[in-house]
Amino acid sequence: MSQSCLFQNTYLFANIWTLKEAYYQILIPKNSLMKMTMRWFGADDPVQLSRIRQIAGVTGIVSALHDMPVGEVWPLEKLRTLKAEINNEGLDFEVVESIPVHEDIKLGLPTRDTYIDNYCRNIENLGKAGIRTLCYNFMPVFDWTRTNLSHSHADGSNALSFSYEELQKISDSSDLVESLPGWAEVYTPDRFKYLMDAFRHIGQDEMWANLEYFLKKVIPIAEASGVKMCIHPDDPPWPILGLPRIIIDEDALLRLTRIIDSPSNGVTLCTGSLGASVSNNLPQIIRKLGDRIHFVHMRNVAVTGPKSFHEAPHLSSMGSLDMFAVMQSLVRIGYAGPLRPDHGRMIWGESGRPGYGLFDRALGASYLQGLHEAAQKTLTFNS
Ligand code: DNO
Repeated sequence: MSQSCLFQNTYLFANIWTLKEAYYQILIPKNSLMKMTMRWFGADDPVQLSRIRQIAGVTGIVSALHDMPVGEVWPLEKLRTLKAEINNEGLDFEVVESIPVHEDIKLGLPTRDTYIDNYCRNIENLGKAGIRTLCYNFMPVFDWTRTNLSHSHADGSNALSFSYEELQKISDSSDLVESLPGWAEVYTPDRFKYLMDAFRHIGQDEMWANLEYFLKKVIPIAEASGVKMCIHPDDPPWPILGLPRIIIDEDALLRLTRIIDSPSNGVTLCTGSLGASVSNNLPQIIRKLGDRIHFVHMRNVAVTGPKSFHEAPHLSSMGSLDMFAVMQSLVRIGYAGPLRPDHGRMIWGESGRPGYGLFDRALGASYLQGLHEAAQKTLTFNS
């Protein structure tokens, strides 16, 4: 090869390399844009903010006014106080998870309008307090549901699990209510019975119609308030105990985003919820939802049979989900919002709120940041 030819080739290569770098600089968001967050349940949470801030890379908090009755307007002052408490620890209040949707809205009762008005006031208050992301769900009666809160793993740790068979054995579903903490509402036996009967007479179509009615009222307010709403998928993603569940797969998530084509009408990508159903292809769902993903819950799940699973450590090798493929897809779409490790196991003798101890979630946050760095650094034109 002549000297000039060698020079030309080197020159060409250098330019291609520079172009590629420029492509990364312009199109791929910087590491710092994805916000690593942790859920914190407020003053009653055994996990203190001062501990959370010591987890390397965690800069944001996901929280809520957990003592407010479902359906009421959250006082702006209380929201500001919570934010100040979080800021005083050097952390940002990134996401409100959740403002629960009153069951009357999900049932489409005449009383829903009052509750929707209250919901709108809450969204406005979030905007005033400078909190830009609101996670919510539209699951009837139950929020996330498990049949065992301390499923033993061989290594002596324990985690949450769900068994379809176990669920069938529960003849009185009020047992579930008593044994499962962590939901927004504590039902009296009468209220619980009323709700179970009412929802059993409602089909999927009616649930969709009621969700649409709700969204058409709240999304314009969210837009005006600078708040992005992001629905959490139903967990687990199939109907339970004769109750309709609609936010269960790719079609449902896309259908939701089409109800109102607004950036304020988005999705919480929860890998553990969607991933419990093996037909859900997470990288594909991420690609299709694109910039309508406003919040990410990342946890692994080990599917143990049809409609059965136990929660696993975050690592891909320990569950059914390819967590790296999920992270690669998020990086590829340029996801730049808040992300949190989700339920952890109880390890090292820790006890506390099921799924929400400090230790395993901290390990999860570190692992996820490793995946994120690797996904960014290995992103290629063809990947
Ligand atoms: C479970 C959580 C859910 C979630 C709500 C969002 O640990 O992911 O309870 O907070 O469904 O509205």
